[in-house]
Amino acid sequence: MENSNNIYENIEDTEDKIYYSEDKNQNKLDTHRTRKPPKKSSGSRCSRLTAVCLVLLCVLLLTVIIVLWVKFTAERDQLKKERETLLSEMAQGWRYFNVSIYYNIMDKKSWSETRQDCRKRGADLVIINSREEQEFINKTFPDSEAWIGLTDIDIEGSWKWLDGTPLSTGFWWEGEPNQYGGNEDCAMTGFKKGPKIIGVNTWNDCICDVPQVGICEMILY
Ligand code: MAN
Ligand code: CA
Repeated sequence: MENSNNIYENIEDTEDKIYYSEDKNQNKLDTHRTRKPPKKSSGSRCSRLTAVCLVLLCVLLLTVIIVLWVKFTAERDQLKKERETLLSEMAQGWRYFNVSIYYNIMDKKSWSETRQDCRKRGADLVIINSREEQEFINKTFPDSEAWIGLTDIDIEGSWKWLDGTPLSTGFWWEGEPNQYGGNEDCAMTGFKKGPKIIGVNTWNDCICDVPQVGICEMILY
């Protein structure tokens, strides 16, 4: 009995030793860890930095998306407005070519009065910059002679558009401008000697006070 007690005591003793040795090892391990902490700390600092960067990136992306959306919405609304204006003006008789719309003022008035009527509509007498534009004018408004935004009222023979640019390419009817009677300082288009317009050259110089219809142009951009 005593023997068996001894055995149990021995076993308990051995177990204690094992636990003690494990504790020592654990202590060693802990000491080891406290002596070399930077590994864990630098890792967590790195992941914190990554998180901050991600948040900043998200904020930046969100800002870009919001700015683009606001810009897009403003542009879309502007286009919608322009489209509505254009459609309503087309319905009122304006015609579209390139980046302008054109309107035929049907009241017969002097060159200056017709110009005033164009300006009241937010436009001005037409300035013709190309052969294509002249062809468009001839085709779209074929029925009558009409004032255009061209005059040599300041210096005889020196034709200028209303925006101040000197005339480079003109579409004068053969023999025009002829300063007939010595006082023809305003230009018209749609001049013809037969029933129909033939070819592109349909300008004539005319007395500015002669009552005439006119063609207005509103440049859209
Ligand atoms: C004729 C031509 C033109 C002139 C007009 C004036 O048609 O001589 O050049 O401008 O008359 O009415
Ligand atoms: Ca003439």
